[in-house]
Amino acid sequence: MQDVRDKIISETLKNIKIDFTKRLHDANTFEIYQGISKTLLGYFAENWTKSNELYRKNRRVYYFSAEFLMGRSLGNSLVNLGLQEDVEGLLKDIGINYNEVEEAEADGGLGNGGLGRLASCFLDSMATLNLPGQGYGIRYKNGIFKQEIENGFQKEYPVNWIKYKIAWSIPKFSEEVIVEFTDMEVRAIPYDTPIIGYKTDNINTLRLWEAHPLEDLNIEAFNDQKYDEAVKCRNRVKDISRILYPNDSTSEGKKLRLRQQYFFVSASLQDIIRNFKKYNGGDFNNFSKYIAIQLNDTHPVVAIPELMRLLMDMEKLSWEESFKICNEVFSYTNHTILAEASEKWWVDFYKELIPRVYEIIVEMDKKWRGKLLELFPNDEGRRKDMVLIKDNMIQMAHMAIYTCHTVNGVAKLHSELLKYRELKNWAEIYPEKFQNKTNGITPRRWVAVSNKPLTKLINRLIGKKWIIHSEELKRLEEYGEHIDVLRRFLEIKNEKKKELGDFIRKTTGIEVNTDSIFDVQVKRIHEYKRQTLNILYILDLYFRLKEGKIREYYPTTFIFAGKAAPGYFRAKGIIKLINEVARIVNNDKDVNDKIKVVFIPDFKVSSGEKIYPAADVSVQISTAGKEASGTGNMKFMMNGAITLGTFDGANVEIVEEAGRENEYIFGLTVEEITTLEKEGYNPKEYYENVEGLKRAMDALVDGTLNDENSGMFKELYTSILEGADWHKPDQYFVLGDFQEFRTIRDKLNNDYRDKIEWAKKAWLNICNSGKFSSDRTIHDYAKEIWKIEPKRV
Ligand code: GL2
Repeated sequence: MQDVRDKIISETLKNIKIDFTKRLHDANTFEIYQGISKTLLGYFAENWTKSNELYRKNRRVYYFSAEFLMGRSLGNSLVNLGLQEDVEGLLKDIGINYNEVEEAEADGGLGNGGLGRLASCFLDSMATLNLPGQGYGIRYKNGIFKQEIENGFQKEYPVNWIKYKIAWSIPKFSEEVIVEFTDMEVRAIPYDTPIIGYKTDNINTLRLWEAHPLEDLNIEAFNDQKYDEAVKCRNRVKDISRILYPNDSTSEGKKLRLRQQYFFVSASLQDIIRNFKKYNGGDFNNFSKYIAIQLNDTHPVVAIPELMRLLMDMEKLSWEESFKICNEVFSYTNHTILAEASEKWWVDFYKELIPRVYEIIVEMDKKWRGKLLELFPNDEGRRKDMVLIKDNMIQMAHMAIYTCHTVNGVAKLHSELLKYRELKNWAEIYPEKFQNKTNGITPRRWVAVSNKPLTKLINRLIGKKWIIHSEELKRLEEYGEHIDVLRRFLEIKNEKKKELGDFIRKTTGIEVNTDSIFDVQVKRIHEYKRQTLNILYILDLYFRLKEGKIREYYPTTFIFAGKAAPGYFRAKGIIKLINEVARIVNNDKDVNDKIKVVFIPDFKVSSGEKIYPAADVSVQISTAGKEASGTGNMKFMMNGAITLGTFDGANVEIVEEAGRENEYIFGLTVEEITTLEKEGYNPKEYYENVEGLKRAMDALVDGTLNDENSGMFKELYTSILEGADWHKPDQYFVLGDFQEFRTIRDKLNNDYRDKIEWAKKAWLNICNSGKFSSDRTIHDYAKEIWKIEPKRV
């Protein structure tokens, strides 16, 4: 090992000299980070090359995704390479604090939330399981915006992550391809990021495309002195990979978004075909023997007609041959049943920008209509429901289900709702297409990297195997009654709370009591996730504490974090509301030794790494049926937090695994909501009759809370009691669930007093979290959808 250590040091010093013309004592933490990262790249370059060579000879999968929320690379890579302790030690020897170096790296934030982070966890698991697989996406210059909280309001700032993060993203100029639109030709330049598996020599790849103009300046325009015009043209092309659409669970029907989608799938397919011809003989009868493509939601579904086009127009295959290949190659994951997220494209955009692709979709639609007429000659309603182009809109999900060999949901409940409710008509025709693949998270980043003391404890008890064989965690049950183990677990929680406490002080200025319950709701801000329900409880609690109605309340810190889409007024209102309640509560001497409310700004992967390990309570309270899966719930669970949640998404399976007695489950079920919707749901009834509810709601409009004349609180209040934007009042049943929420929260608070009993439950959550490793998810995708086998270099 001494050899490796010496080499790492000398290489790093050399890299710092080459890139920054500096010696170590002059270099700042960012420069040191760059130097080490480059050293590591050299360390595994040979294995990366070998992996590429091996994979391209074998059957492989390509994961097409418009989002990859990678977070930081250095720490994760070191842990996976098994070098973390060495590097930390040798930096210490030369007087450098490893943590500071790690913190110098910017997050790769090329995603909005769960869907993008899932894609990144999947890449980690594919590499760890030695599966021939590669990600394809867009190298957005600006990823998800930086959120600052100013006077309680969300403000958005652009983040140019590329400016900082060069080491892990390597351009391959010689492998560029051209993507054509009617009005522009675009050079797609690939950048590769190594995906390092845990304790394996395999290195997988994430390939992201950047858009560049064909020629660097439009010479003609330039010569005509139309300099502005020339620059404008260039910029229009570069716009394609300039920015990530900051919408979560909603479709964004903008022309630029269509360009982005088509740009990256066309480039990726051209790349795949080129390699297929070069390394696999090029006989298209064999194409689907080598290639599987997973479509992560509908964003990349335009890949279907694009592959049809490439096969027919470029490779001269027939329609039937091409369609057969598409069917064999593509599979599609659905990530939501929210109506506003179902992607539909106005045909005129397609006609204007990619007319040949449009022509192919029209033909596909025509053929499918013919088939539908055969199947349901007397059921026009049903036929209409299932067409690919309806009212001049292309239905992306329909195109995917029609073509792909497999359609999967992301948690049991979600997959069932798809099969038996949302896509019932489709499942009746193609029952064999529908599958479930419950989401997962990588235990490397979400425990081994982010919670080192817990990792150490687990390693000491059961060895290290659990990091890749998460089912091993079950063996921890044996220690479920060991008082020393439980005490150590509580100590670790407390260490992590202290660290988070410091982070909270640094980012918000708020001092929190690290002996209090850390009660955490972190995720995108959305009505269906019901941060509102949580904050209404806190308001009600505040009033009750002030009145002296609750004698004993275990001190609690209510922690929130999450971004609102910039155009989502009501979600931004919710952020203001949380911050306003925080202001009142935290400044009130009567209660602030009991409760505090904190909104941590700019939630992202790296802050998640600090938050999940410190949580006692994981708040997962979406309206039943609305959260397809959730993955934050799994990160909390694996770190020993107890779920306070509804029967929704993967919560259902968390309860199945850990036992209902070890979680706090409440609220309306999917069936109850369906019944209420049928029979008529009247939130006003609850508002008038449920104890505490009216007072908490009224605080939004009676002057108790101040939204600085933004109208946000009144709007929120009205949307719940009267309805707004053609939506029924309280469409997410916040008031309907309030009473049960209040009861179970009060009980939870009381239960926490017995810390050992609490620790037992939390421990059982860790023991039973094995199912939620993305290794399990990816293993099942590989076996049941992609049919690929591990290959080791
Ligand atoms: C989401 C779902 O909302 C979320 O419940 C799920 O866990 C993830 C990953 O499958 O996908 N769908 C979606 O559009 N976004 C999600 O996070 N943005």
